[in-house]
Amino acid sequence: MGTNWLLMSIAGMPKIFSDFIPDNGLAILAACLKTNGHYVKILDYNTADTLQKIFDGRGLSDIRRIAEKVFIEKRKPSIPDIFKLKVISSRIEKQKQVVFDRITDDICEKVKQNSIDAVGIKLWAGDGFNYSLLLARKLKERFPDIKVFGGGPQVDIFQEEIFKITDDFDALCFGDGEETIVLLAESVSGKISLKEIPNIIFKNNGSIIKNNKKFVEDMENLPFPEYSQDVYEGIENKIRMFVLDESRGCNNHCAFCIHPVKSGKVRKKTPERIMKEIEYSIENSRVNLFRYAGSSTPADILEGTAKKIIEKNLKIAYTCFGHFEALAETDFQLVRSSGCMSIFFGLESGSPEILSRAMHKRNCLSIAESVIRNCKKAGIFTVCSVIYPAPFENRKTRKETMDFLLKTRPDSVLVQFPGLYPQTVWGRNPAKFNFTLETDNYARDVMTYQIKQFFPPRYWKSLPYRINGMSFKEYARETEEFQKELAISGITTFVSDEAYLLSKAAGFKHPEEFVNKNRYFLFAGLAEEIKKEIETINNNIIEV
Ligand code: B12
Repeated sequence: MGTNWLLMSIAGMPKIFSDFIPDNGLAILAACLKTNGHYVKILDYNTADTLQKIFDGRGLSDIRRIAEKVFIEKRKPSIPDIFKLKVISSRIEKQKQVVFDRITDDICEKVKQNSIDAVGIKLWAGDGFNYSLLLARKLKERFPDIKVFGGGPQVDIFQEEIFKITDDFDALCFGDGEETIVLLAESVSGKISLKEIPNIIFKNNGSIIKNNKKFVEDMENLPFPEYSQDVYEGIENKIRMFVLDESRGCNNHCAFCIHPVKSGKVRKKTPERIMKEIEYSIENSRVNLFRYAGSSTPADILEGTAKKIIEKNLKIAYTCFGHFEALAETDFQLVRSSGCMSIFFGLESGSPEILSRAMHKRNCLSIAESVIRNCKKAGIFTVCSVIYPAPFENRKTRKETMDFLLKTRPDSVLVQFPGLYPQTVWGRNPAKFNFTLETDNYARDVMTYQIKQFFPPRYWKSLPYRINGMSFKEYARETEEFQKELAISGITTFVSDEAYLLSKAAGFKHPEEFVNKNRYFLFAGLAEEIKKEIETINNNIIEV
């Protein structure tokens, strides 16, 4: 007999518009459970409703005025504004707890009514993580007989460290979850023991046990993700855009990135299989917007699928990640004609020294330059990410990066300060990369770190590490200055690939306007406006 599951996700208070895209990770897990005879519902709380409940009548006129000033009029908040924001944000924090408690009650009610055997929680960074730990505790207190499992990005990054701050999960799943979740279901019905299940960490008599890692090798035969309304509750309120899991893994070993550990070497679906998934999504869910999930979509997949989309004359629009070397010979005109609207490239730096010494990145800047040129020429909105200030950064390397960006002029440049995660090359050798840890429990501090959503990074609690001797406040300011300089030179610094696609689907001429408008709605808690925007996108036929 099949077991009865709830899969749930809450990434915290909604922060960016793309939080409202359906979660393909949970949808594929649900499909695996279902095809193996189990029962499952997905509860996705990353919705405009959650936003609405959190802002419910909380003295909104002030925050609305400040949001208008910052995102619409593009003026700086004054000192009194900052004080007001502090008061408002602490009120919202309190209301957030009330809403999260209500969500817990809602889940407990569903567990009771549907005789649930197991709850799987997707764990994200930030306020969603802290809440998910509380939810697991509540579930264990109220239903000692059900099993509670965790998985997702936060487990990929922090792994067994999570068990140092919670005892409430029966197991945590890292890496690919498809085979694991089916075996977990078998363990729930007592057929096998946790010892026999790959990709999990569990506690046994107080010690933490980590089983072997196993990647899904045959992506081709994975079931289609389950987005039907009877499984994915409230899917009709999400953005009609699917994340398409076309490839996993990456053959590059960039020093800052978790992928070499998390997703291993490249595995991919064939263009034929990707096409079937696209056509199935169009027919069954009326979806024609997609984002490839792979961290570095291989050229043969990008071009091969593009040819088939054109042959079949499918009217879809999509975006993806790209790697400069891998796409050096790509026919971007073909890719654009198939509906590819935007590609996100990890440039990271325009300095050869930083690329090799700090990033262990094989980017050859002349190739990056020609790819950016060709991609833009084909009419693809070209996004580059930059990590600034990088380890070993100096005035010369800063200038090299700025000069490279001003010369190549990507359509958007997203600049971030370096994130230091355990398991990455940086995380394993921080001192070698000029990071100085300022805590004796680095993993715990970063794992539970909370951003201050209403403030720019320099107002956030300091992250517990220095870079090149700089404190958090100093490097956050450097990042901000770098962004400002790009903006003054006319380069946008806040439009991601999927935001671009959504802006077009919403009928905007200028993506910046779309992003700023939605930042304003999210900041001021204008959930009704967000709902209208989602509706517009869901009813629009995008011009490809
Ligand atoms: C596509 C994408 C999205 C999509 C879709 C969600 C998704 N699937 O993750 C959208 C646009 C919605 C999204 C949003 C966000 N994302 Co995102 N996203 C990605 C991206 C590019 C690919 C993810 C993907 O599709 N992977 C393939 C699927 C199949 O894997 P998966 O979803 O992780 O699920 C598998 C396993 O994790 C596991 N699993 C997952 N949950 C569970 C639960 C249980 C019980 C078990 C057993 C197993 C299990 O099984 C699944 C099947 O193998 C990654 C970067 C990358 N290349 O990995 C970032 C990434 C996952 N996102 C990230 C972030 C931060 C966000 C946001 C929080 C952004 C924000 N608001 O600031 C939001 C919030 C999410 C939300 N739902 O609201 C971070 C996560 C960091 C962290 N520790 O939390 C990542 C790693 C990017 C990064 N380096 O910063 N994202």
